[in-house]
Amino acid sequence: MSTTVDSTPLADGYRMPGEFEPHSGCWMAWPERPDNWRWGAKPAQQAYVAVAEAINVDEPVTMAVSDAQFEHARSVLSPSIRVVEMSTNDAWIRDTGPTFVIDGGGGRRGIDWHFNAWGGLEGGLYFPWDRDERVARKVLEIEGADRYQAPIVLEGGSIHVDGQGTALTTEECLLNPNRNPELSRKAIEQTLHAYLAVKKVIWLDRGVFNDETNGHIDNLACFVRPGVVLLTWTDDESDPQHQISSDALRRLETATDAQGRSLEVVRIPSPGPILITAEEAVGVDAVQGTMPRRAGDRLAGSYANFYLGTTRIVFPLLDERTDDAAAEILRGCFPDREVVGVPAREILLGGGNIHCITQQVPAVAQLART
Ligand code: KQY
Repeated sequence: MSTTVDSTPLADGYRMPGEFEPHSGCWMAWPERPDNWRWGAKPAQQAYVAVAEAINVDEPVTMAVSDAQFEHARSVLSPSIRVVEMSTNDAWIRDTGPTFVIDGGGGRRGIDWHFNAWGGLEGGLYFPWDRDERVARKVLEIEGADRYQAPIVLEGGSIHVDGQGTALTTEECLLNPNRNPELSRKAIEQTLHAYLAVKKVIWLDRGVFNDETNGHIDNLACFVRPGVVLLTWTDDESDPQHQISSDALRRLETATDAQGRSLEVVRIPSPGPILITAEEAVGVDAVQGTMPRRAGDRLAGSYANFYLGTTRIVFPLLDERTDDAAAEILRGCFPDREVVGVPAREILLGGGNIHCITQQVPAVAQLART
């Protein structure tokens, strides 16, 4: 059972932990809609299976699946992966699922943000989004975790935290008038303070070039650990990503975190540029009001969009020319974790990547027995 709590995580002594802190599980949601995923989502489903199996090695995975796809998903996923029936509009549980918060006494609750499909009727990616709006609440029911209903529109992919008081985000997304037009930067910072228990927000300008989420941070940069940030990078000055990443680097190098530390920035190469092929575009059902998939359009590929598991990093294989270099950098960042690549072009074709399709459930503090 999950009760809605009428206060805030900060007031109750809860905080959002960093993703590098231990997890007790991971949620995903099954891709299905043919106006986002080519060929009825069959290739994407194979990619989701590969991600789920790679994570399930050390963290129990739960897959949320519609009734129509339940038998199929159950038959292609390992028996140790829990499959639950849940209605969704699409398959991005980073953004539709709850953001879990923990306290120091073994408590775990979840934040249910409002969701408007990345911009509502002002550039959002589909309508309606009512099923996605209910996903966080349903996950919390199944997890038996109490729920905070946050007062703002926010997607989990638009924030990263270091678990020690610092949040990282982009102005392009959180200050976008298609999310919370009535709220100032200050008011958004106050909400992040109250819900994530962060004291400092580091604002980057824009996310990855052509990112259809209005610049989610999870495609551009993330915390490796407190004080260390991984940033998508390209040396190619003719690539629009260069200016975006250079500006982010400058902001990160001049920032201090909530503990007063300067940040070390590790650069990871951008794959590509990766473009949609004609063969890929033709497999997506064109539907008015949803994101078009056109041959030649650039995809927002990024190696920063990985799953930071308790003992493994599951990262997207996107470009043979850069995959090995990306793996090497991730090994350097996470020497105690196994770095595992999963072919992820099919996920990228849907508009995001491995971080966007996963939602970790943090482990709770183990209390010493007296
Ligand atoms: O980046 C994410 N967190 C989600 C990507 C959503 C793309 C929808 N087509």
